[in-house]
Amino acid sequence: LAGLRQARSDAATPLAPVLSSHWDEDRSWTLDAYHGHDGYTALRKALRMNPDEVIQTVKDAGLRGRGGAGFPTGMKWSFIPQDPATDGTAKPHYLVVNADESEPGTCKDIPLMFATPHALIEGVVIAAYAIRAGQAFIYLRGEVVPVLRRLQAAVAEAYDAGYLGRDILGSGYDLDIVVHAGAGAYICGEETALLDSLEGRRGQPRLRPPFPAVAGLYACPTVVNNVESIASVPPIILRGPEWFRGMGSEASPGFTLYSLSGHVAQPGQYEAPLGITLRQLLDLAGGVRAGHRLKFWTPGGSSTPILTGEHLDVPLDYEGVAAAGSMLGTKALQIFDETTCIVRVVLRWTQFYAHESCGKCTPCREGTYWLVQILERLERGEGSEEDLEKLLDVSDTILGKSFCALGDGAASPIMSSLKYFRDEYVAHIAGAGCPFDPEASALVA
Ligand code: L3W
Ligand code: SF4
Repeated sequence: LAGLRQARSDAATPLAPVLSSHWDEDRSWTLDAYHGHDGYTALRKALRMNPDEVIQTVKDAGLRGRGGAGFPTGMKWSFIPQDPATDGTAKPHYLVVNADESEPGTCKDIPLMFATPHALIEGVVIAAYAIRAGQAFIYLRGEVVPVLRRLQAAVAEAYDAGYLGRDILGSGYDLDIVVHAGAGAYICGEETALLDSLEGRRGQPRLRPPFPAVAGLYACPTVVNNVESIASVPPIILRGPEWFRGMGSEASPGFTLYSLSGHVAQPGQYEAPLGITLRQLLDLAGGVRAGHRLKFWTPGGSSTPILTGEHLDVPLDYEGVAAAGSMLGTKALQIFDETTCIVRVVLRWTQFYAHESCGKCTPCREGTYWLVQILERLERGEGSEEDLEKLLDVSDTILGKSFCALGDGAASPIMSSLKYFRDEYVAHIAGAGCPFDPEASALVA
């Protein structure tokens, strides 16, 4: 948990940490600690409600998915057929939590699960009850073994306390949770690849539609939600949709976790209402590292088009970032100062996408390979002006023409970096190499 930080209220920036408010407490991950802060009170309340009332409450709150796309959570839940016994399919319903956090720069779900696993488990029970599921899965990024152990221990505590299993809290509702560790493929964060992987197959995206809500795990109605989305549900149930709507904007209400990394004085997690700006977040994080200035940043991990110092006052909500030409995505703000070589960073990101491309579709499988070749040539100082057009051409062949969002994610940083820093690419060509000191930009090596 080194580097964990929470945005606290101050006069300039009124903030109210909800998800991260107890992360720094002694043994915050235990059931005892969670009980000390109204833990599982929201579940008791939800179980006294009709499942449809729970869905309506989340809809009224306007919670949007925190995994990158911002799809309305309550609406997604309402796509699930009402009752497995009477909806004509008699198929079981499933809840799957996407805990495969792997987007470069994104580091919010893993600390959340490590610090307060019961916040996720309570949300899982409420969400599963709402969609009438009797089985939930948490698909966790396999590399984070300490988080796996902590989640498994918390699930065992929840069973012992009667929050999981048969007849939960005497309500007649039954739910089991399986914590499943993935095998380290970025593509398994894509919801349908995750479902294939969970079923025991090689993780590759499926054609959508049908969306998982119609035919998901084992071809049954399935809700796939991000960790942070699910952990946001208990406070909404407990405090009500109006309280949630009191933060953020009309179209993007509530609080969220922003991950600040890179050339920033105090990297870490900052919880704030949606719509806060990078300028405000940098104030809380001590600014860009001493003696340096902002050059560019990502609003939502490396899959989202980069932004620059012109965009310091863009509201960090879904609409604000889209209006600036990018995407809020996972709210992973990677900060790069003036010592950073844009070509080197974009090459590094592209190598990542080429490595993680699942190979199912040609534009991404072939395109990411060729993008790496061209970027390496440019970085070595062996590129030409024609290579810049080739970069754009190959990116254009990937963007919107790939089978899943990984392809778009690979093309976005290239196209946006050429929009803002074409001169720097040209300098690599004209100077027959990188004009930056490799030691100074070592952070991105
Ligand atoms: C039923 C419909 N359901 C949409 C559901 C759909 C999904 C959700 C959002 O990608 C983005 C991507 C990454 N009936 C529906 C429907 N749904 N229409 O709504 O769907 P979609 O297609 O808008 O997005 P997505 O495929 O979920 C997510 C970006 O996030 N991203 C990724 C980060 C990576 C991680 C990670 O590391 N694990 O989160 C970062 O920016 O590029 O654009 O549930 O089923 N008609
Ligand atoms: Fe696989 Fe890339 Fe095609 Fe997605 S875009 S299906 S990751 S090859």
